[in-house]
Amino acid sequence: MYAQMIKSTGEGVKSLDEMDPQERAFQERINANDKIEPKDWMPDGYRKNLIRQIGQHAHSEIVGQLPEGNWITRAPTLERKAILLAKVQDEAGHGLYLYCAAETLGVSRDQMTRDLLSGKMKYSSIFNYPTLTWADMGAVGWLVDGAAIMNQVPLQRTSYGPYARAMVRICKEESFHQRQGYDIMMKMANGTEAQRKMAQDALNRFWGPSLMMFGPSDENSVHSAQSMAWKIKMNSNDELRQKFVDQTVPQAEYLGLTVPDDTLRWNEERGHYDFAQPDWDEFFDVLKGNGPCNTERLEARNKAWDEGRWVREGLLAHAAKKRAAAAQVAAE
Ligand code: FAQ
Repeated sequence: MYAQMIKSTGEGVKSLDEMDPQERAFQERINANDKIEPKDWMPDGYRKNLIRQIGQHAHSEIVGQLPEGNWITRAPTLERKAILLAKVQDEAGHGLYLYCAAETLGVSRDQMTRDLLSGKMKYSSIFNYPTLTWADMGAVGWLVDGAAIMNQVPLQRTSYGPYARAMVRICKEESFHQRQGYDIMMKMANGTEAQRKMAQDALNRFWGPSLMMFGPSDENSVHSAQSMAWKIKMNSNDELRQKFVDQTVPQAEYLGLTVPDDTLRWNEERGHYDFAQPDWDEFFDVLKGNGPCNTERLEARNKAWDEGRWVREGLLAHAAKKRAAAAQVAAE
């Protein structure tokens, strides 16, 4: 499989001299940090790659509601329940902004949804892990939203205008999500012995999968080189993973929790933490559909789609009626 990959070393990315005049003018706009807008000319590969990345991101927001939605009815207080409910609703909103951004590239939301439901399009691997205890709501907010922000703040400067603008609002909300997760962890880590153990267990289970959110190592990343040349991605997978570890380890220490990595050390020379890579075999297995919750997640989305058919049909029939009435008034 890896033999077919274009490595992120730059192999497969055309230099300005190899481009035809249209491609070259496009690349020069990107290099000058111009925003590309929907009606502008763009290479086919740029359009396809953006649809893939934005679509996968949108699907992640939607499927990402499931592990947390699981705890809304069991939140320990009314306040926690209201906060979690608002967070899960925010994720639906993020999905909508992103589907709209992808639609400006000429793909329909229906098509993207069909591709999610059939398993053709991916969503983030992290959402194929179960949320077993209330502390997992803390770990998801702290680590998963924390990793999402690390990845998404630079995407506010991405070259495609509608994507960059969607990311501005999303990042504001993700910051609140991360803080609420850390707040749950603080309560648990400073609570009873049973609560502290629960918090440590959540960190143990979510640490590796959170590191995987940034994608495979740079040398195994298929899209990084071209995506970075087009500023669809602003940093490499390994760069962002390192930034996440550097930011998160002191936060774990403040909680009095232990990051589940015996090799974790501050490296004075590099000015970064050295850390163990996550289990990449497990990552690729989850991508193939073999994670603990892949089947359950797709079943849940398919069920929601099937059971929502009457609502969609009702809304479409209403819109058609209104259009027909307006056309009749215009004709009179
Ligand atoms: N999971 O060549 P690369 C969130 C795939 S939002 C699944 O390195 P790329 C909010 C990749 O698609 C989380 N698949 O790929 C929230 C490609 O396969 P393909 C989502 C993955 O695109 C919080 C192949 O591996 N965020 O969490 C993953 O350059 C809480 C080769 O990889 C975004 O989508 C993965 N982790 O880099 C919601 C951000 N990693 O398509 C609810 C935007 C890689 O060729 C609750 N996306 N793959 O078949 C990105 O920045 C990039 O797409 C990466 C991957 C960094 C995810």
